[in-house]
Amino acid sequence: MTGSIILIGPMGSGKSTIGRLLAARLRLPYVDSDALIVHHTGVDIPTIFEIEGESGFRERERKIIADLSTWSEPMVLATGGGAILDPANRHHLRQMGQVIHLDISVDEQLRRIRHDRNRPLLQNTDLDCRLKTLAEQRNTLYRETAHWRVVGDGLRSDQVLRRILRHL
Ligand code: SKM
Repeated sequence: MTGSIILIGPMGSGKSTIGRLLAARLRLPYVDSDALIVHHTGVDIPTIFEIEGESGFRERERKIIADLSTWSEPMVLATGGGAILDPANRHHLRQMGQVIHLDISVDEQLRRIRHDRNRPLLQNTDLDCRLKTLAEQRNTLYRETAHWRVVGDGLRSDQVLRRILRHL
């Protein structure tokens, strides 16, 4: 373990917001794997999905996470919602430090991301049904990958942050 803190969880669980707050509090660099992919490609995530498909995006995500896992300095890393789908990512993330699952219910997710157009996996679908399917496919993987979890339903970011800090 390099002592990093890694946040995993579904879209809308607050990984980026909490990650930034946590990094500032712990005086660690904040890294966001989605943002790195956008930075490297120069286009947004929906465009990457359009041009390369989900598999192209996953390949980029796998490379970024493998690369981050070789850094010797600790960081706070916010991952993409589907990063845990790949076994190599799950292995690398656990090697890097403490993996925290930011868990939220589908209802809470719906409230938070209903109007977000920057999420290609949620476009043109029945959002409620799509989120339930993703949760069914992924919840076990989040739980198996994380060292521990925080349930964020009904909590503000500062409250989630306090729970994490108490646990570290
Ligand atoms: O990584 C991005 C991308 O839109 C895919 C994704 C997912 O599979 O849940 C979540 C986002 O963070």
